[in-house]
Amino acid sequence: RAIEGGLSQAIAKGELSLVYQPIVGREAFEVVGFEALLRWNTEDHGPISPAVFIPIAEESNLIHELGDWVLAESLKVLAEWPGQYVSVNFSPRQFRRHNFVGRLVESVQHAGIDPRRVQIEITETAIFDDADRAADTLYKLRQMGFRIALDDFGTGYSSLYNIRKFALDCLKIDRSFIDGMGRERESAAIVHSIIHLGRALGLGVVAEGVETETQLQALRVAGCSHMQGYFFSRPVAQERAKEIAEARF
Ligand code: G
Ligand code: G
Ligand code: MN
Ligand code: NA
Repeated sequence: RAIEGGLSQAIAKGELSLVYQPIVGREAFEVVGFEALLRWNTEDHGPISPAVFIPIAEESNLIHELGDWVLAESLKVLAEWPGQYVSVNFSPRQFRRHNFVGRLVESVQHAGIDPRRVQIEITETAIFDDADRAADTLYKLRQMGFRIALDDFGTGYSSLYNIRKFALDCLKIDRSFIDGMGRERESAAIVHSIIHLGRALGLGVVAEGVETETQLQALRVAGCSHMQGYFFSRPVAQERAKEIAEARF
């Protein structure tokens, strides 16, 4: 298909880039990390969203080429930040790749990076269909010092039984719940439940897609530890991320 063909050449043609969105603490809005988000600007059709091309790449080993590029690029920018971590998205196929842990360790060692400054974002889908193997992978990653975030939390096939067995650092509340919080009792109830669950299990909780002051205040009152969203900053280019990291907001 056209997208697949274009993607396989995107790296060589320099069409890929990363943008970075700050993740801030609830008290002083200090920037604790940045999520790296992939962008593809094609010569022929302009920008194409990762929501479109990641699922296509995920159908083949192309996802590994993209993922390797994303990781290498993410590790490079860490040198410019005073101490923040970079949070990198991994799709299910990447997570299940042969020797996933070994490759990650090799990448950080090669880049001279402390694994504690690297957060692995995975979705529930990646870990819930082979829970035992996933638990083992997460345990090893944690042992090596990597941070682990469960992304889009609340939208997948979570089982609390499994959550208990997984070595995690934080839950990221899917932005659909933050969006619905002010309108529907159900969304607000789910947001509160996730925050309580996170606290009870000793995990950080990141609210995604925070766009308004009202949402921010409600999340603060509820005890959410971290936030991310357009209210604080859109995903920005590397140079701007450096300024934000240094100013610490
Ligand atoms: O940045 P944006 O909201 O357009 O991202 C759309 C989707 O693409 C999100 O689900 C996000 O997690 C995913 N995504 C963005 N960058 C990457 C990446 O580098 N790797 C993977 N696997 N997914 C990504
Ligand atoms: O699936 P994942 O959580 O990785 O997706 C992150 C996506 O959410 C990115 O594409 C990013 O551009 C988008 N995003 C980040 N903050 C906001 C926000 O405040 N509002 C909306 N609508 N999208 C956001
Ligand atoms: Mn994410
Ligand atoms: Na998410």
